Amino acid sequence: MIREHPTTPFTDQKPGTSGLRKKVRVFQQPNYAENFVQSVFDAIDGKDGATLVIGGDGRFLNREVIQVAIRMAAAAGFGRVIVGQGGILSTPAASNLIRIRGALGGLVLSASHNPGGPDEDFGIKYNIANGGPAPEKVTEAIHARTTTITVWRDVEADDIDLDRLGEVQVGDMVVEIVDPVADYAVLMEKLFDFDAIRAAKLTMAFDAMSAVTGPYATEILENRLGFARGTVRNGTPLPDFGGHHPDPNLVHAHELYETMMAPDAPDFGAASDGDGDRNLIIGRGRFVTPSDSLAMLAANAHLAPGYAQGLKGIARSMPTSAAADRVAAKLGIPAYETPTGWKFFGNLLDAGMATICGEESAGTGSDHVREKDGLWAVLLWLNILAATGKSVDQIARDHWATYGRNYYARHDYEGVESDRADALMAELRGRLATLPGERFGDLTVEAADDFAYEDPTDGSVSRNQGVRVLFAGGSRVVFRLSGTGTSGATLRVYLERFDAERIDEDTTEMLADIAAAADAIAGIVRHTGRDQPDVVT
Ligand code: VG1
Ligand code: CO
Repeated sequence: MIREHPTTPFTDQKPGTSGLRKKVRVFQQPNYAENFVQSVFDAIDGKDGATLVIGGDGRFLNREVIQVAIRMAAAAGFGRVIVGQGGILSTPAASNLIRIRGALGGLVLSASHNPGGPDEDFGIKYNIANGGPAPEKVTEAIHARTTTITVWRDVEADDIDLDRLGEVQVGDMVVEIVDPVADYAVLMEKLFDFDAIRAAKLTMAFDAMSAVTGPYATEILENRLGFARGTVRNGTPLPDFGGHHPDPNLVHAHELYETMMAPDAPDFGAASDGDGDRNLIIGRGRFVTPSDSLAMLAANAHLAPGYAQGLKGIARSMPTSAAADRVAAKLGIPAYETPTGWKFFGNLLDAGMATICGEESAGTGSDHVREKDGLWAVLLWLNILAATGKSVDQIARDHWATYGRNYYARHDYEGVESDRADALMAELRGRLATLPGERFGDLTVEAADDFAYEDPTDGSVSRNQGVRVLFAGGSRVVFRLSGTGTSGATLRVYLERFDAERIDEDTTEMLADIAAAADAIAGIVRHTGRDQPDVVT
């Protein structure tokens, strides 16, 4: 029996860079999660008898929203819902399940790298049949629906046991609880040479940050690849991530960093984020920036069985450094530059135009799924280390000797008042026309624009994707506002400088003049009242 629940729209349900993210307390308002899920269902066709995948990163509210979504999916006409046991599915594992089970789509419940717990963040993202985040035309339709919704529907049914594997009936729909790790681990075994990794006898530390990758990393790294017990740290997903911020960067994963910089460091260190799609890579004594990691993985991917035929193309988000473009040029394959957010890679991957994609925000992935994939990047690195017998540091140095080095850093100013952040961006946009030719210290602006992207597969255009200021000689600074935060605004300032010869310099020093130019151009201190970024990655 389908029940109809009258409701009224919320005015703040516009999906951002990666789904709808809000404070848990916002999601706990009556009808809030229900309105959004119903808006998703109303915006998509083909639900009758179709399969839907549901899972999340285990954060606070995960199980409750899954139970609600199951009852609503039954009312919407789905024939089958596949849920990860315990409500757990990493974002890449959800993407894989959608693909291999021929699902219409999936609900991924996560706020990714944002903290969790009753006072922190929750999120809902819809992925389409290719396994990837819904493209803008779908998220726009969902958002439009949230503004007009008058009713949400569910079936009358008890909560199901999310921990018991197997099938149960909810209304006319089957709910199948599956092992969240099994299919994903099989996929990884197909792509990488597990025998070679085992034989290399590398040592490793992996920080799962009390988030979703714990069970995946334990199964794959410890059980299947034979890394020592204890290789996976913080391996149990907790609803509040143990009070930590599950963002794998040098600030939030500093314990791993310290381990890797110690004299007795293991060969390889890595971490992932809340929902398992990001990766942090640190070799013994050598941190690899995500932009460099993308380039190094692309340059060496052919060493892994899944990529032995070579790459069709490399795609990166605009703020990501151009290091990967140099690899593409050398390989004689196309390089694509897309707006921030994985949803823009989906069409390129579907069309077979790109094989490997990456973002400066610690996201790397390939055409094996349609999401970025933290453990995939870890395994590709391990496969490359095993195949070459080199250390991370050697691979990095060899890479820079061949291609030159793109010194890179991102400065984040968090919790800025939205009005002030908007004023900064508006003023900056107003200056674009007159910036070319202006000098800042030794830097001369060559070009400045507001990045727009025309998707080469369907011609759709996305505007206002970040302000780029390009200096003569190949350095640049990019400014944009985050689309994943839940309070105030976060200004991201991306600094990059290329040097073909000097490959062993200090990043902060190499970027100092660009950082100064960034402030002179955008008035960061004046607008935000901050003289230091909160996070440098
Ligand atoms: C950030 C990153 C972006 C990433 C997005 C989702 O977005 O910059 O590269 O795709 O998070 O990643 P923003 O709009 O805050 O800059 V995740 O791991 O949070 O799904
Ligand atoms: Co994530």
